[in-house]
Amino acid sequence: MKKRIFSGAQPTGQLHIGNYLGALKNWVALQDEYESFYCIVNLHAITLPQNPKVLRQKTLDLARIYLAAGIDPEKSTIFIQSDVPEHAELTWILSCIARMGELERMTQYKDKGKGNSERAGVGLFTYPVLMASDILLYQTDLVPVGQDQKQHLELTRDLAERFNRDFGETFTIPEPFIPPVGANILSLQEPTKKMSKSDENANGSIFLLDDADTITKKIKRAVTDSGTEINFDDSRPAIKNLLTIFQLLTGKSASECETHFAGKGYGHFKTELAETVVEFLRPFQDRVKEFDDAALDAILKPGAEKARSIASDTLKSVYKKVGIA
Ligand code: AQP
Repeated sequence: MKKRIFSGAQPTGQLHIGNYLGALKNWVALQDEYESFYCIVNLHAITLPQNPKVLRQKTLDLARIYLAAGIDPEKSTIFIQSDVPEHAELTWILSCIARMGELERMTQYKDKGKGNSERAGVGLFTYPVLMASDILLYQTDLVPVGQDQKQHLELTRDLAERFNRDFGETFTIPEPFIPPVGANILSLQEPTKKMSKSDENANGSIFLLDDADTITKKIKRAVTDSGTEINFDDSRPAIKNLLTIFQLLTGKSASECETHFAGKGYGHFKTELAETVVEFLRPFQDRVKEFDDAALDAILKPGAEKARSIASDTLKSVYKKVGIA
């Protein structure tokens, strides 16, 4: 029996190269070795206000992005979260064992709720419980995510262990898979914070669907550090971040990248990086256009059916354990 993977992305904003390098790239690489479930987490998206018409469109667009990135529906199950109602049902059960204190410690809630509990939505607060349900429903062994999701995954493990202790062995305890390089791609404009879909400054992110001109302009405008060397130096996060993107897209080792740019200036480096990103994204952007709505339907519908068959077994067992069924 293959071990199992679950992961997902929110259909909010536009996917950026950080989402790709921190998560999607690894989903593709792991799908041969693991039985993989890749979800479009639209229930997570509505924890912040969304335009309903745009949300539906973005949900389908994200499915196209998964496919164009190389997730193969013959190998992996791709589905929309809301097509499997067990995600919301398990969230209620787990909400009853989660503690206010542990959710209050979640940094994403603090960041996105802006420390204003009077105005922050309850959904934003309970977001990590929904994420725990997503993962635990599939008896997941491994969860490939970026660094920003590490804390939520620790909470998932705590909730699973608590449930197993109080009600008897029910959930597999999942392990995180956080890549050693690329788990925290930083904003091109503010290299102290992560590249983010919800960043108001679009120049901070390279979106997967940006055109060549836009990518080149964003990279040329990217802030740099003092000094001239192009190397992986923790005290120079801007250059390290750009070089990390170059490393992951070219498959070169860190020392090969440093040797490649030895003696070259920032101008040369940025030009080559921009060309690398544009060339990398070109075939990806062509593939995105290949999937019409009918093609998506033919993948997402059976995907949801397969996901549901596993999720409903887990939920039945949970209901029995807590005395509901
Ligand atoms: N900057 C990043 N570097 C590496 N990985 C990242 N991820 C997100 N940002 C980076 C990983 O991408 C996956 C999908 O993310 P998500 O859709 O769940 O959104 P998020 O984690 O909340 O991050 P975003 O993209 O910045 O969106 P917003 O602005 O809406 O919060 C996850 O595995 C994530 O770790």
